Amino acid sequence: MKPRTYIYRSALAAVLIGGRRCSFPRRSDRGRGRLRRGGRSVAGRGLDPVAIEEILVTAQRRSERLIDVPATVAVAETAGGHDDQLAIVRIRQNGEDSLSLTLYRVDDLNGAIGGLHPGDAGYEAALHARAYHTTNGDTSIHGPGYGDFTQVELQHVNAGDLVAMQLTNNTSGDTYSAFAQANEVVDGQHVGHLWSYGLNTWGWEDTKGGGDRDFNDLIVGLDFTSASGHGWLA
Ligand SMILES: [Ca+2]
Ligand SMILES: [Ca+2]
Repeated sequence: MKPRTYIYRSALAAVLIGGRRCSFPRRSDRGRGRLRRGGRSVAGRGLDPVAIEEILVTAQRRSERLIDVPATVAVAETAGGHDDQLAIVRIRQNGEDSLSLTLYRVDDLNGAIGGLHPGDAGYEAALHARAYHTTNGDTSIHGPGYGDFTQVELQHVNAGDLVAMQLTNNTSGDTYSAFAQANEVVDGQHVGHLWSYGLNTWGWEDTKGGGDRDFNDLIVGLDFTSASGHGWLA
């Protein structure tokens, strides 16, 4: 079988491979940038072995509580530090429910908006007032459906913006925050629905109570630079 052609964004590619239960590269493989999948070595075209290792370490921590995972918020590191940029959102869905995603600007890494915190009364309304609009004018991005991919662009992203996310499961009618404290409580603990794979790539768990905890029901990659200039990389 011909090796898959990986998406040039190494982080997302590694995550997609990780979602298929790849093992991480052994140290001896690092220099060649190879991954092992299904017992065979796969050429990781364009993959950065160091980045892969970072993602692997993260994946190996999956059994740990989600609250230990940092970076529920993306920092918009735009090309040249320019304001009013387009950010590319790449989404791969691996959950069967109808899903949609809202991306919005927060004031700090805890998700505050004007003094309101995730889970507070009024936060939901504040979140929608801060939602980024896609180039189609939407503030909600529909998941592409099970197994499929979609890509959209967010407008008016400024350098240093702190970007957070909220997932809506349209099938069940539930909404999940990137910030666990706003989510449902099971056994006295708020349920984390978002897993950070590093490098501006996240995976959602789309089911109440935490589901099967594979955190790949909606995989989201944010890219703040590739739409810059002529957009040749987008
Ligand atoms: Ca799941
Ligand atoms: Ca899944």
